[in-house]
Amino acid sequence: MALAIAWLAGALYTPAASAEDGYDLWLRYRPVEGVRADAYRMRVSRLVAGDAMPTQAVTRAELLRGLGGLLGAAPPLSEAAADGAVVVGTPMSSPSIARLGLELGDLGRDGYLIRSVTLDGHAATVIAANEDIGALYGAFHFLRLLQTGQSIERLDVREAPRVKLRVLNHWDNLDGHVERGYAGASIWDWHKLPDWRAPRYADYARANASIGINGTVLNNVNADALVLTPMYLEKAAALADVFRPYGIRVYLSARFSAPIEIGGLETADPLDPQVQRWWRDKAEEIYRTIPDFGGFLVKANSEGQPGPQDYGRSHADGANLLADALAPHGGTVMWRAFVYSDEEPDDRAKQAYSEFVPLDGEFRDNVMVQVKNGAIDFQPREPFHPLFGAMPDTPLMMEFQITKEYLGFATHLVYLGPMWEEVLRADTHARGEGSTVAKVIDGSLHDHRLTGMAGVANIGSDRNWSGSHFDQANWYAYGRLAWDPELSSRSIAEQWVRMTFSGDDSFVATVVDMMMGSREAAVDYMTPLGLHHLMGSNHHYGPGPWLGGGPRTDWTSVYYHRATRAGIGFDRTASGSNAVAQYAPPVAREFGDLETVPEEFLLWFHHVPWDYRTQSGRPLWDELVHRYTRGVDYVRGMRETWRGLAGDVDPERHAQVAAFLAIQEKEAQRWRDASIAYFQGISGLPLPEGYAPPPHSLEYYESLEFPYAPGSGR
Ligand code: GCV
Repeated sequence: MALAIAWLAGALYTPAASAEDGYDLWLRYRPVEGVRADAYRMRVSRLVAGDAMPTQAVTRAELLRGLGGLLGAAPPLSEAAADGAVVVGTPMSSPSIARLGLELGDLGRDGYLIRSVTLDGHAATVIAANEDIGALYGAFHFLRLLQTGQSIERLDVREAPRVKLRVLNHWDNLDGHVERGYAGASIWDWHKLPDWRAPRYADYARANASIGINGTVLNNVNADALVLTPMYLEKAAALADVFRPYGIRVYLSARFSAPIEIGGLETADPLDPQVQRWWRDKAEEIYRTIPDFGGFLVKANSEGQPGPQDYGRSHADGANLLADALAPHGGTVMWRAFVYSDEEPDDRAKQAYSEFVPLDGEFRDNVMVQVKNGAIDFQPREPFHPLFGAMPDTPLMMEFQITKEYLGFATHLVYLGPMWEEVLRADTHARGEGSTVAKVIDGSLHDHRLTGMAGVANIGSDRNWSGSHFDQANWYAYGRLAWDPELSSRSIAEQWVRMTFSGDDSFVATVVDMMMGSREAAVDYMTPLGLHHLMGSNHHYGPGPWLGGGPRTDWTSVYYHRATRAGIGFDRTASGSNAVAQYAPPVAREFGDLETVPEEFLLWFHHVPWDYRTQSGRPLWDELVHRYTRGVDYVRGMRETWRGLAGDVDPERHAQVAAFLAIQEKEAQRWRDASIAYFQGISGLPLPEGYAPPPHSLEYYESLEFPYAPGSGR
């Protein structure tokens, strides 16, 4: 009987030999070879795992699939421990685990323990948790140990996430277009839902669960109220059904004016009793349809979206309206701090702080304010947002952008882990030294239990999910950092490379090094030394430092770089917009003083002359040219490196990465040349010796148009 089960499991879970098209992400489970494989087989001789509940069933299926792929055949299922048994479950679901009396108390709902134990006299491995979902996370961790070639001999792993809500934000419109999406159309086939549940939805959930993501906002923050109508709620419910076993809750972006648009009311004023009733009824309807609905994400009074300020009310009034409707059902409101009003502020970087800090403490307990990592908009480099640390009485969520709106779309190899790590490790000084952004986010700094991180998804209908093989690393890194904001981006990259490509140590070291420098290279060829917001208008593709005019200056490039014959940079010190004053005094002093400002933020905070002496000893103009050029050189280097790895990667993926790197080099070169041509026209300075002049005139670069660049807002 046991043999028959083993055979059946093996037959079912042996992966099909297929070309590597990236669909399997980091869950490829290709066979481990050599002595390592023998050692693993000794320790994984059978699997003791229940399937009475849906989460248990998917846990067991994943282990059979994963171990089957990694070890050549799935271990037989068994009821009892034996030498080499892997025993998975909770004290409730597994009598063996209950007998062990493990200390699971501090692991919470999502945590797990993986330990080598002696069970009924047998050497076994337990993956134990308080809840089934914790066991699923533990199973993925166990598989990851094998995927990354680690020993499973004497295991004692305890893990619990540091952040409670680890959420993807899809900027997917109901018509299938993804705002800032570079991986094809939306993966949600709204038209065929709820009846057709594409198999891809379960794979999406598996991938997310494997990195601990436990929530997904299905629709764009520029929301269509239709998503709250019964027809769409049925569709969202079908997705929620698919995701539920994987511990993923569905959330929706709510349009603030929905009571007018789909409710027939004349107002959406948050203090109007009819409006309040409408949202309460809507919440009840939603929870009848999706019992574990997560809550609402809201973009209000920003970029033309409706909001409470339309009625003279505050963001807190707006957030609390929805929070009160959701509270009886346990739902959460994620209220975005990415705001800019119709009136132009003196400095857009200051606006969120100015609007939100006075509201600290006024939000209901089930509201989180979701703050982008920087105060402008997902630029290649921004100092951390001054709101972090400045609202002690409000839980603040981090919003990272996984999709690379301002970082070269899908074709630029830019690993975002180092950028996120830089922000999370930044010290807000809100409660003295060591008050890092990570501690704001995980709630430890201000003692919040409701904590969260959001990542704007880079997932689409492309076969490889993210539009490029290397962009999968950004999805992966986001999930890992949401689980533990203090992980190192290098170690995350290392795991990812081993699982996604190959475990060969020298290959891994080469690729990880390449990835780790890739974000700095993008900063160099796009916006060095603290420059920002210089991309092409609307689509944000390619350079546009010359952009001026239009309806408001803070949508232009010239507003941000402020270059004149005399100098360049945005003065945000006391002599300028004084945005530095929004930071805690030690940070304000550091950023505000030319002697101490980190050079990477020089032109973010200061306006300096072109001959300002930089740390290298070069005058600013020369340093800019140097950095633009260095960025392009780095990309050229990545191409070389990748070419040298042709024998180590399957031909399909190797070829696509190589082709994309060629595109990146071309575009990086254009960024450099166009930027130099433009700024040279302003500075009037000659190029430093040894640096090639741009091959075209400024007029040429300005004349380039990209009318169908993907991902634009509509
Ligand atoms: C969803 C930027 C993007 C917009 C996006 C907005 C936001 O402005 O360009 O596409 O809208 O941020 O985060 O709300």
